[in-house]
Amino acid sequence: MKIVAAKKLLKANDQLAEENRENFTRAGIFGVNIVGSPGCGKTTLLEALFGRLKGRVKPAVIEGDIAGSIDAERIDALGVPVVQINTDGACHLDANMIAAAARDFDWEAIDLLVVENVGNLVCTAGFDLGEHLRIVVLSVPEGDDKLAKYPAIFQGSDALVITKTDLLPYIKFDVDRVTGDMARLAPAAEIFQVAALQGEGIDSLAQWLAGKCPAAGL
Ligand SMILES: Nc1nc2c(ncn2[C@@H]2O[C@H](COP(=O)(O)OP(=O)(O)O)[C@@H](O)[C@H]2O)c(=O)[nH]1
Ligand SMILES: [Mg+2]
Repeated sequence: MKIVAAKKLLKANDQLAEENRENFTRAGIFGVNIVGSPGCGKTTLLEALFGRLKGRVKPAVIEGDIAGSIDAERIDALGVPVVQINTDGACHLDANMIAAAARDFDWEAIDLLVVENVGNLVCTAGFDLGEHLRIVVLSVPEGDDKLAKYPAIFQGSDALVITKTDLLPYIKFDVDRVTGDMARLAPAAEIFQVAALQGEGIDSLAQWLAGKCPAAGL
């Protein structure tokens, strides 16, 4: 019987992730990994962001879901190249899946590769995909205690996007608690507040992202 330690598998993932990052960098592609709970508003955020970034970057998307192609269809409707990965039960994407899915794109035609990870605040934290930036999304209805309960995913992220701020009048959610917790867990991370359906707060997030993405030329 063969027993493989989880630590060893993670090390293999890290090596592959590093290769992905080097390949993307060499090709002038900026990689972003979007993580957050199911339904926190990741796809809606991408729809709003791509609207604002139109003409400034050439995006492509890898969608990670347990099943189906609902999100990929939403991205396809925007005219953005997209590949859907179905994990068949796995609660996160890994670097190997990204390497395989990314082969489907014309690398000459893209400069921003966004991965929408499987909705999960736990499993996604341990898997580097080879991205340059990780953005964690937290929606107002999830509650303001999530950073205290799931610190790892927030700790390793470069930005926190608080979504569905239009619901703040109806839900007990202390924005100061969340920003305070994030400042302790990831002092260098940027914090944005958006209501993506209404398009509020998207401009500053789009501006920040475009500034990070070398090909956007800002
Ligand atoms: N009120 C409100 N609802 C939102 C907002 N963003 C997304 N939603 C809704 O939240 C639900 C889940 O959104 P979706 O983008 O599919 O979440 P995902 O599973 O994280 O990709 C949908 O019903 C969206 O319409 C927002 O800014 N405000
Ligand atoms: Mg989605």
